[in-house]
Amino acid sequence: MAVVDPVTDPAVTTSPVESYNEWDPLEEVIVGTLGGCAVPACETAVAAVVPHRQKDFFERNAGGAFPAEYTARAAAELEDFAALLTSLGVRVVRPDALDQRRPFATPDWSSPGGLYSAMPRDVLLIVGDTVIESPMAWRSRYFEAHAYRRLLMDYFRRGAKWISAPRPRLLDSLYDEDFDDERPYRSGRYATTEAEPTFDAADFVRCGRDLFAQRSHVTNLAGIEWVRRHLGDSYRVHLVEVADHAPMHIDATFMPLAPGKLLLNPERVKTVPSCFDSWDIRFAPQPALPEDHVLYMSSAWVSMNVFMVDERRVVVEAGEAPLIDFLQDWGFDVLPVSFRNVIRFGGCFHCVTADVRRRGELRSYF
Ligand code: DAV
Repeated sequence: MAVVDPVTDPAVTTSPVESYNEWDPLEEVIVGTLGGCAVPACETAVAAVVPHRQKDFFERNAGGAFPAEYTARAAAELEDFAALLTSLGVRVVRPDALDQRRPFATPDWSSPGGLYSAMPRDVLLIVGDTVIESPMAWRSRYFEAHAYRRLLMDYFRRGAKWISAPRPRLLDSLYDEDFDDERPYRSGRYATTEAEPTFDAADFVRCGRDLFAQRSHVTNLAGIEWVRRHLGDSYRVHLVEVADHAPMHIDATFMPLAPGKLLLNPERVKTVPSCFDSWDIRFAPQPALPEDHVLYMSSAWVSMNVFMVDERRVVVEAGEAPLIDFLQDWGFDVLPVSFRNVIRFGGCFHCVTADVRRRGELRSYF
């Protein structure tokens, strides 16, 4: 049998990466890992989004470890989630658990350590057959994509397109220490300026030819414009106006679940783009998480951060009874998974995944 080298063979045109939306039948997915994770330094764009009561924790522990008991329980929950997806016939792959508790520097600044490879949604923007590595605004996340390079090289060899957005310098001029922590959407004072493009992939959601993005403390307008120009005429990138006091990642706010079904955060979304006029738009019930549950990096609204296996089946946090009832009433088949320890680290099922391949094609839903 002839040995084909996809890197050089022009006959190889198919890509193992192909995913256009949040709901086509899932075939392959990256699920994050907490191995090697570190507490990030409490720099400006971190302080802007972590719950106020956790700021001391970040200041005291930057570059160190999270409580071992929490990471161990969260790691077990991640394994259970991965095993569920595998049992449904999905190919699950994992990034490398790099040691993040090592200081690093660029010519301009230094960081006591990294963060984790738990949230592939933040770092990899997958659009069709292309993987885009995000230019993330947190200095602690500067090298986060390295944990995925083994996977990305494999996808590249087999035909995927792969690009990294311009590597940002993350100079002090990118940050606005006087950011507005009440209504940044009114004042326009976010933790990041427009000094250079930055974005986290999780500030985008995909509906075929249309992507929806929010300006957040880590994603600036230059970052959104970079994605728009890079994707070109085949795609439309819409800016969603969001009334969030600490915006970071659109996927606990604005969640297209299936064609014609849009789930919204009742506290944050004031106006919906008119292209959704013919969709069934519903507001999520209040999260069921107890007040005293320790969350380091998000609000309890990560309840909304659900993950579609296909148009009908949705993975939901097992303790979110009101949301489970609500989604069943809406016609979904709910797969409950316990994830209350994972969410301490800033994200739920949508955040800890990057859907590499879903069976479907590029189309317009509007
Ligand atoms: O509290 O809305 C959710 C997503 C974080 N990755 C929040 C953040």
